[in-house]
Amino acid sequence: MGVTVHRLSRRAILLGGAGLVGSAGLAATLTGCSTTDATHGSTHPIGPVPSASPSAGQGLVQKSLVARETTLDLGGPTVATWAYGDTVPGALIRAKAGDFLRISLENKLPADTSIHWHGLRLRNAADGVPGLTQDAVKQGDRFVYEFTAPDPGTYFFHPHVGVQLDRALYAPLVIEDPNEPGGHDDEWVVVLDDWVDGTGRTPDDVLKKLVDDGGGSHDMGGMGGGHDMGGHDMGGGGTAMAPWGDAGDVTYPHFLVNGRVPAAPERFTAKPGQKVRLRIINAASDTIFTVALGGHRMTLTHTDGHPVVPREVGAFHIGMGERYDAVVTLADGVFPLVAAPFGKTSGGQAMAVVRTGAGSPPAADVRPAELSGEVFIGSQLLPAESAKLPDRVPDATLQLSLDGSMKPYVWGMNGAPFGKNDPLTVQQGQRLRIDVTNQTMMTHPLHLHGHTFALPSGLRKDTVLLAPMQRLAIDLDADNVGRWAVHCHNIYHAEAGMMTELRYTES
Ligand SMILES: [Cu+2]
Repeated sequence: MGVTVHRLSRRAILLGGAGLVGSAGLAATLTGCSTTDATHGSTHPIGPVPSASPSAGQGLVQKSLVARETTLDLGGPTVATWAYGDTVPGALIRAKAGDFLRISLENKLPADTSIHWHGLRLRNAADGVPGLTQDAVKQGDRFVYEFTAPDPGTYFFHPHVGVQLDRALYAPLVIEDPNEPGGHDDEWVVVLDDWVDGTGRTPDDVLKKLVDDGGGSHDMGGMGGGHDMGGHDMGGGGTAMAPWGDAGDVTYPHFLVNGRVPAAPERFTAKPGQKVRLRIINAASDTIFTVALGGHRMTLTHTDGHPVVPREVGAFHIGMGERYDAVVTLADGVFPLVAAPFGKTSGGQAMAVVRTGAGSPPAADVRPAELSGEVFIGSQLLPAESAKLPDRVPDATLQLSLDGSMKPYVWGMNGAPFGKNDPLTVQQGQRLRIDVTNQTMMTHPLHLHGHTFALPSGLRKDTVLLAPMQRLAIDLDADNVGRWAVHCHNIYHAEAGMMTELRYTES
């Protein structure tokens, strides 16, 4: 459970280096590291955010999306829902790092909407957060998102309005690294989801019931409870026990891989011995999954787009909004790729089938042995050299508490729900440390827009799971001026107030 392993030592460095703060602030321009990643050959630097308009020679990727009501077949269950076109997930968008994306959204939904490009360090005006970066796209209106995608990686996109993410309004976005040698025979995009829409309830119904009932069993006794953190450090140690506390708030009837239930699963085919890259995205709204490929070990190579020191695992956790890339060399036969919802006892599991040879398909409730072994926690990965945030003493440290309760169903940050809490403020060029404390007995995936942050280990992420009562310092370079959402990626928590703003100010 050791995601805060180096917290204390980093603090000591901060205190010891306090005299450097002033001068460090002057040398603020972010300089990227272009060190070659020995493992993956990536030489793509993490550099400044590019400007708003396409430049000469820049690749251009143009797509049109229509968000609308539709009926989808999930492989048995047929559901009325909202989607981008007629599929769930929506069609993959693929571009190269540095390309300019021009994506038009036509809103044919019976509601306002927007698109947020999850994980991308894009310009603020394209970030898709009504109230912070744009007005909501009204029914019948169109909005064109224009931005450069600076960094390679596995991303996805979804609305940033209400609980629309918990419908079919999501799709994968892959930004390829032109400098990456590849070396795998195939690449599969694996999108995980928890599904309720059109099964007698909509996500809006679910949220209303949570608010009306204030139900559940993981009440922490109110907002900003100020719990004593003594003895609650999650630091160091193994991964044998899952640390996530209570499961999510919502009971789902289905869990999906690429829009399919396990009874009629997504099928991937390859030849024995082939090496495949999996790009795994958790697009669920309220579910942490444990992922395993039966009969195989996987080598994790990237998280949230950033290369890591490769780590071989049998199974791993993935929180809402997180992405993991894994490489696997395939055996001969038929194998279940399972995503088991953490802590949820109904609705079964998500599963796809990998076929490289003869054999009968696995049962929908198959449980690969790997799920019973050690389950790796992704934030324990170590960063590849090319993905490290350069060492620097923070210019400022801000506190961020995650608080809330089930009764009443109100979630917040720094003691109040979004709209009533104060923004976090930063100045351009600063190295900012955010000292995050989860004051609740639930796990929350913390997501920051427009930036990536480094964990104390140096691991770069844009979404990180904070276990109950966990405290974690995250560092970022303030290199992307704007108003940025910071929120829990449990979409019900975010909508109930677990969000704040990171706002750039002029000195
Ligand atoms: Cu949350």
